[in-house]
Amino acid sequence: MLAMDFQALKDSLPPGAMASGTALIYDDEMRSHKLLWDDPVCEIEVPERLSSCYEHLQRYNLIERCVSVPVREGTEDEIMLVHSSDYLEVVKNTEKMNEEELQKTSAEYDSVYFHPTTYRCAKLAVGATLELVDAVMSERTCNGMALVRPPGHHSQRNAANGFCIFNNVAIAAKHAQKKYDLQRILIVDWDVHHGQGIQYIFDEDPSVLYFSWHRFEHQQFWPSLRASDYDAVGQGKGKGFNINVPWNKVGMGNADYVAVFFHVLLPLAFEFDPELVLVSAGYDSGIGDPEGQMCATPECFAHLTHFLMHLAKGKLCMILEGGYHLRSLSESVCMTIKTLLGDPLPHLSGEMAPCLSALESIHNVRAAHKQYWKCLAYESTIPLQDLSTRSYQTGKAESAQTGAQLLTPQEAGKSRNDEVIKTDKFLELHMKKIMSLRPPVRTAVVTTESHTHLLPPSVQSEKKTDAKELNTPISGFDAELVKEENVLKMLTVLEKIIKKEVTNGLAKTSVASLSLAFALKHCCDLKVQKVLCVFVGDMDMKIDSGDGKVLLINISAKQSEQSNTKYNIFFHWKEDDETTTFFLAVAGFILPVAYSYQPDLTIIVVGQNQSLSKNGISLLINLLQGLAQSQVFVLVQDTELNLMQDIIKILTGDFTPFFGSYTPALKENVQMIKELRQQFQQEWKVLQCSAMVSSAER
Ligand code: X5A
Ligand code: ZN
Repeated sequence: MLAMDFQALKDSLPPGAMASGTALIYDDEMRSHKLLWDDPVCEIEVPERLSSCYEHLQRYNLIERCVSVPVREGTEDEIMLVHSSDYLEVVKNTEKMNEEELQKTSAEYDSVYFHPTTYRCAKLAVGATLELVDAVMSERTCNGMALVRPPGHHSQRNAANGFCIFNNVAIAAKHAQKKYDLQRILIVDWDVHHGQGIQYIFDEDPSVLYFSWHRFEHQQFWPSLRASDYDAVGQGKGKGFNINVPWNKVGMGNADYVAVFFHVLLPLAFEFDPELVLVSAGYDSGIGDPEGQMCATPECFAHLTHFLMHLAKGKLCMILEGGYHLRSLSESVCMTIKTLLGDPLPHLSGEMAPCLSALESIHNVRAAHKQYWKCLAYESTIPLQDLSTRSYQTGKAESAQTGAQLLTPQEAGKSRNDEVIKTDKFLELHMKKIMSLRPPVRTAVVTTESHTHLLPPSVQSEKKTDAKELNTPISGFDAELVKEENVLKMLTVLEKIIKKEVTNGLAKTSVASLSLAFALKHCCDLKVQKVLCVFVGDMDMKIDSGDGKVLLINISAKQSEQSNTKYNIFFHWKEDDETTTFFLAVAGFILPVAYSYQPDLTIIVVGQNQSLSKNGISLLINLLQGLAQSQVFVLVQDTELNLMQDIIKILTGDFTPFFGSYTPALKENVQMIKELRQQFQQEWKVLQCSAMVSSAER
């Protein structure tokens, strides 16, 4: 299959149609910018960064699934949305310079090199970024990624910095504000360095919320700025719209990253309610990177991407920044694009417990932002005086550095090379482990005959089923009930999900609790190890989950008589029409518990008297698709049929819920989330968002 022709797509889309598809912007020409002399600082920013990404995308057959958008040069006017004309002149002049002059100009900036093609490439990087934003804003595609060089987030109004010439993402934000009259743009900078360039440009601007996490080590790590710490929250009108999460230790991994998303970025982002999300997508925060020294594995970026896809009606633009371990970079880019395309997410590996230093950072950011965000209003006020870190010096990074200092340059080069190869080998194995085949069918549904014509064409509708076709005989239940046609069909769909013939499924039921009992029994027979079950509404049956094979979360408006246990959590949610409030519960409690548990299958039951809004249910199902390799089975009580069409659209990936402006949560709901978090954070460790409690217990 050929890459879809962009112009044809542009012409064929009827006005008002829902945007779909993922844009990919890449051009070989951006490989021509390269270092011409010896410079140990800059030598890692190589042309192969781009070609390696592209080759991996080819290997996973991802190129032809994307909409290919051609690059163009950014214009001088576009560049001057952010940069001064003086600085533009400086960069322009490098085009005709000889090597000596180039070297001299480069030396005027921190960690930068110029090449005769640098100006051309930097203009292409800007243009590529703007084309991506235009494709998404005009709804020709839903989301997309621009693979560009040179990167942008360090560059400033009057200066190149840290391999960056023009600030691609900042220019894109200004462009989108101007061209589409946007009031709120979120920039997520997951590069391992602080994008101080972006921070400076929008420091006083409340219409751009800038989030960055970065290796900091108490200001020891480059660019070593005081302004990179958690207390730099923005200035003037922009106070509260700059979020810095400093990493004071190296070795941060998957659990630390998702914990920051759950407890810092996502709640603030939902309250902000952006119209567009731009990601400064640097992959030097991934495993094996020589700059970052962090441990996040490629699939972590799939999960981070997935979380962001539920903001701004899915309008999500990824723009490449750093990333210097070629394989780690490329695998992570592939994970990002697969997720943008809607593929099932791989299981997030590793122990799901954030480290003490990460918790301290999370606590401090929340404390620093408490006064600016309603969702943090009930937080503790005091920043932790660096409980874990300042008292004893930073760990792994320094010892690694000291170790390297004892080596000759040749030896140091060799040991660095050994590290690269080690990560290469690790990733080869790791990717084999986490990548599984995409099931041929995404969604299977069980309904009554009269409903089948309402189903979207992509959905597989479960026809007749013979009890004999089921893998295991049904025992221990009322034989008459099991013979009921719909129960059999339901179990067939469930079995297809477990066998990975379909990714997800839905069945309507007349007795939700009983159907769930059948389903769980069948999971047990089929040796599914861990089932996460989220039951929304009143349960009229007890589920035994004592052995940890099932984790049940029951969200209900009724008060419960039984007390909570680790595997049986009653979540009393008072009717509260606002989805943004329920979002606090999802990001702050349900997802952290679910990610801590790491289920193999998720069952969501929409039962009688469920107290969530349509958007609330949508959000829940959407975000739970990040777990259990996206294997989700939904049971819907037949009295709640009005929801079914929407749930099916969520399962097929054709719908992202839309949230209006934020209304503050009922205090009792926030209080309840806090109490439950206190109660369970020792068992489900991703719930932790402060180092205060745990440090005493450690
Ligand atoms: C884009 C990026 C890093 C510069 C490091 C300089 N820049 N020591 O990752
Ligand atoms: Zn970086």
